[in-house]
Amino acid sequence: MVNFLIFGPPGSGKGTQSVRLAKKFNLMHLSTGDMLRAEIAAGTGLGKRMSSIMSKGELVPDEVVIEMIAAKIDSTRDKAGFLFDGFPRTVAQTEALGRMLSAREMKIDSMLVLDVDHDELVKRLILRAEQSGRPDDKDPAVIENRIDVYKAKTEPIIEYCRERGLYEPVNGVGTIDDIFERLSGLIKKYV
Ligand code: B4P
Repeated sequence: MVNFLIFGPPGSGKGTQSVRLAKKFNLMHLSTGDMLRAEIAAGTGLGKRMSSIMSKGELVPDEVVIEMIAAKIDSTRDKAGFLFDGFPRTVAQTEALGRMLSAREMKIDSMLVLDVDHDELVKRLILRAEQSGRPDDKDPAVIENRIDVYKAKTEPIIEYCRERGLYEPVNGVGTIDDIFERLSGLIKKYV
C-alpha cells in the first residue's frame, strides 16, 4: 500500500484535488472534514457537538478524528492505499496516525503540501461560501481564524514530516488541472 497526506491551509484545494487523485490512483480518500460534515448532516449527537466548534473555525478534539480515521482504515478493502485529506491537523494527530499505521505494518510515503498565498485562500473560500452555504466559509473573521489556527497548530506538522524526509511542496496556484498534473507527477513516483 502507498499512503499520502495531502496538506495545506484551508482553501488550498486539498478536497478538490483529493477526489480526482483518489479516482486516478485507486486510493481511499479519507477527509475528516467530510466525515464531520456528514455527522452534522445526519443530525447525530457527535455532529451536534462538533458543529459549533467547526462554525467558529476551531479544530475539533484530536480523539474524535483519530477514532473516525481508525475505523475507516480497518474497514477499507481493495484500495492501492490511503489519501489522508485534512488529517492530521495537529502534531498529536500525526503521532497517532504513525502509531495506527505502524500497528498495521503501513507508513506514510509522502506529504504533498499545497502552497497558496493568503489572499488567494480568502478569495476562494468567500467564493465557495456562495455555493456551499458552509457556515465556516461565510464569515471573513472565521476564515481568518481558520488560517491562524492552521499556522499555530497544523503548520508545525510540516517540520515534523520534513525531518522524516516526507515533505514535498507543490505550487497550489494555477488551474485545477495544472495542479492535478503536478500532484499526479509526484504520486507516480510511488505507485
Ligand atoms: P476541511 O473540510 O478539511 O476543509 P478546508 O481546509 O476548508 O478546505 P480544502 O483545503 O479541502 O479546500 P477545497 O479543496 O474545498 O475542514 C473544515 C473544518 O473541519 C476545519 O476547520 C475543522 O473545524 C474541522 N476539521 C476537519 N478535519 C479536522 C481534524 N483532523 N482535526 C480537527 N478538526 C478538523 O477548496 C476550497 C475552494 O477553492 C473550493 O471552492 C474550490 O472549488 C476552490 N479551488 C480549489 N482549487 C482551486 C484552484 N486551483 N483555483 C481556484 N479555486 C480553487
